[in-house]
Amino acid sequence: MVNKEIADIFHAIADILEIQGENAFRVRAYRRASQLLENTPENAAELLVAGKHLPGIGHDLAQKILEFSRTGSLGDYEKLKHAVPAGLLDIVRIPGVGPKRTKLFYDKLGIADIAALEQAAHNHRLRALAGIKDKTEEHILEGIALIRQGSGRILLAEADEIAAEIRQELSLVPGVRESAVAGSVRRRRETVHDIDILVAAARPPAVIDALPRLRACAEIIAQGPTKISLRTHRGFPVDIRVVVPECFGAALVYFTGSPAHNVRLRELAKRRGLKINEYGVFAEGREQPLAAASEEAVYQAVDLPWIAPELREDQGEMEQAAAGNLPRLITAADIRADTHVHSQWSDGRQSIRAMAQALQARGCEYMVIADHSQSLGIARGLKPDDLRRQMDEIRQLNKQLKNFRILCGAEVDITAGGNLDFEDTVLRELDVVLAAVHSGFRQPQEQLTQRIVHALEHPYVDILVHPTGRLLGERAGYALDFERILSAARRTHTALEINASPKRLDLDGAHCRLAKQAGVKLVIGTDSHDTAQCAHMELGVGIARRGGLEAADVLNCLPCEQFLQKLRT
Ligand code: DGT
Ligand code: CA
Repeated sequence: MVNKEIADIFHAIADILEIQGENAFRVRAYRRASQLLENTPENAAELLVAGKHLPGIGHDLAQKILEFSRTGSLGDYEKLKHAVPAGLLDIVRIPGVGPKRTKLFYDKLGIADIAALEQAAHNHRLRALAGIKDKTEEHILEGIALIRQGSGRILLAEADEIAAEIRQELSLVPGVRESAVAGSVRRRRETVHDIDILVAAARPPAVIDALPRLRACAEIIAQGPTKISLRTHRGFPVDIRVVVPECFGAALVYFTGSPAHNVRLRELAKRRGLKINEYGVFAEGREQPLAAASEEAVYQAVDLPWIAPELREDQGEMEQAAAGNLPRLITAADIRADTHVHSQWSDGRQSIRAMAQALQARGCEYMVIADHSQSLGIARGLKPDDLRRQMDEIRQLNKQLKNFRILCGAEVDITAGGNLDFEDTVLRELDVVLAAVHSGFRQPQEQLTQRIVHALEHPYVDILVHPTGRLLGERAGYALDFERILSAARRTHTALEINASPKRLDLDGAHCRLAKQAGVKLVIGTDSHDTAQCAHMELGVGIARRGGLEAADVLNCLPCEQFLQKLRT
């Protein structure tokens, strides 16, 4: 495993050096070493320590391998990583691009992330460059599409379903004490590569033997005494690991990751003369762990409070934890409303009443009905007269409902020119105006940004919904100058939405972090078109937690009156 980690790092270093236009010999040395490490089964660092010579790995690279094995990171790489925009390392992996073209696109066109490259290929701006033909642009677009779906990522909502089903069945397997979801699913990433489940049992091999009979299991990929990798009927990979209860906490920390967070934990342990792995935290030369059974104990052994899985991405959580400054992350229980609900009046499948009842049953105190506006024919958008009749219905319902309030809203289309799809006289009658882009995604960044900023400046707009327009696995977010969106949102006191629909999850955690820093408030809306979809709120809360948000950052944690008051300021 250590070999693979170093191999990845050497590969990334080669990419960065090549993008920087470094000496080809150096680049090649890193690539060769990376390959070699991939194919070396023994621990390369141990071989070096034992005085063995690894062919193709000179003194310099050998030192780096030793450094990584000693410290869990590589100083040169940490420096290099910041020498180029992070997005270039995504671009370099697109089939048909590679380091030379990544450099070309960046140098000549300032393209620094996949979305910008996609936009440029669409607008045929690449073919003006030397060596880029019309066909190359097409291939790059195909490569981007491939990266998006072909990497076989699973939507978090789908992963949750599979994990819940498997854990339910696991609870019935004799000998199983408990189970937990680990990996990226537990960190609530929007898409995941596979599903990791950790099981505690006194005799792991006995439990492993029962797992091929799980209903979800269509095929066994690999099986060992404590681990099984299987594929579900839909082809999703699942890793199940079984450990003894005494080291469940240490294993849970380890298999929750992220790898970057684990590296930091190991460094911290090392500085205290401790060793940390999936079996526990150990003092030098001791076999009994100082901590292993619970996650809390493991973190405590390195003088940290427990860190929520959503934060474990090495995005500052280690420093915050050490300083006692971890955010008090928002939880699902803090949510008092769903701010984005559709009904049969437009493209929803149920009545307003049914949606209200479903949300009230989930503990909400109010909701915003946000059916589509007139120009969105495809979603049966409402004409102003329809909207007024809908408001009448809502007023009637509000008289009947106890302890629940329906707010009159609309998801108003932002036209290609940045105007709103209802007259001010109509907008004025609504409690909440949500604005959204539904067309013209391919406009250049400047135009799209300006269009949205213009909408934000409209005095009646309260919330910008699904701000980047991405559809996971289908469409990247539009080219936006997000900083300008943030400063306009702040200036105009407009909230930004975390759209909790499984395919959107838009904004994402990183955006939320930026919004909070910029002093912009958020709301979480499910965009439900059906009562069943109201459950997606939890996905949105996960995103908010990844962004380090607290209840105070999210307006629908407020009681209804205060929520409305905030929107009016
Ligand atoms: P993904 O790609 O969506 O499945 O993301 P993760 O984080 O679930 O990654 P996965 O499934 O490969 O491994 C789960 C966790 O286990 C990971 O977050 C940290 C730990 N882990 C497992 N194998 C490795 C490894 O080879 N290197 C590192 N650094 N960590 C590992
Ligand atoms: Ca995983």
